[in-house]
Amino acid sequence: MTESLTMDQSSGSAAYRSGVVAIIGPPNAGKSTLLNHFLGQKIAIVTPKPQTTRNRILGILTGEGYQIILLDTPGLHKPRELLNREMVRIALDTLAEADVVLFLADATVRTPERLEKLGREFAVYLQRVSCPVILALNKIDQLDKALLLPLLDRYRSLHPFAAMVPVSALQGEGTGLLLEELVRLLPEGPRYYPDDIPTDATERFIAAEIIREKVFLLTRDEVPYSTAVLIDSFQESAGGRPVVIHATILVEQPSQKGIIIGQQGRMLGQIRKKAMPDIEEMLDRKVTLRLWVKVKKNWTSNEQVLRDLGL
Ligand SMILES: Nc1nc2c(ncn2[C@@H]2O[C@H](COP(=O)(O)OP(=O)(O)OP(=O)(O)O)[C@@H](O)[C@H]2O)c(=O)[nH]1
Ligand SMILES: [Mg+2]
Repeated sequence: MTESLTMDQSSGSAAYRSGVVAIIGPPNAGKSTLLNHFLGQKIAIVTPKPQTTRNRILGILTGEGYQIILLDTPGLHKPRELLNREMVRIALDTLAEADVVLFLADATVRTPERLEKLGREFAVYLQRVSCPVILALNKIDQLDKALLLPLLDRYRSLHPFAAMVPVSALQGEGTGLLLEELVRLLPEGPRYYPDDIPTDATERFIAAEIIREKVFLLTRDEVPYSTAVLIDSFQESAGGRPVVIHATILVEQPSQKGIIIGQQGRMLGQIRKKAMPDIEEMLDRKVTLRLWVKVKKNWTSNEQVLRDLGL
């Protein structure tokens, strides 16, 4: 890596590198887990369900001689609703901004049919990408190591990757090497952001995401996918008093409202109980959280609602 670094004439030290790394890949590959791992804190929500992330989430990783602007994106999938089309558009739009594309794939997905399908998807998604693409093969903590080399060979035949790095975003294995590869491929450039800011996401946005994460974790079938969270008010008060947050959970059907509220309000109570400590940790303040549930028919196809959700 050091040979490729040039000298910055003003300081006489190695040139500063910076740029945008777009993390893209199929749903559930571990993109948000990797973002959080690199940042050393939880910015993006993570659940075992696919299509968790809906927005582009920007993380800033500043290190010795480099600054990486990491863009976590919604998983690439075949969209049906307007919501899903917007999610895929957001992911694909980041490709145009990227200096390096980090394609994250799940190493435990390895049947010939699914690899074949992934190969076809690479061809579609990466055809217009002119910057280097690194493949990170994630979840190797769950993979028999003997299977890794044949799998890497298979991936090598799918696309001319600039590098291929097996990692575990969950346990941190291989991520140091991945970071080195990313920095090596970044252009020379300035530090765009102060080095103590991890994200440009607002506290309101992250609070809404934390509530949505709990809905994803606590409900099933179509319910999480019919749910969105809007922050109605976010009031900070002086004197160490709690931040008062009012939020509405949108659903598409009255039956889903019943599920989110639960018998005697038990489900809503659970969502609130699980979301509150995470929001308090993020804000480093006590929080009073009040939740409402509202039916908004077909909000997943409603442009205005999608704009309100930052899509
Ligand atoms: N065993 C293992 N699990 C992982 C690893 N990385 C992520 N996961 C799990 O995979 C699931 C999906 O992780 P996410 O980070 O939400 O995946 P994503 O790619 O952001 O998913 P979408 O936002 O839905 O596109 C979660 O249950 C994670 O805990 C890993 O390295 N090893
Ligand atoms: Mg995600």
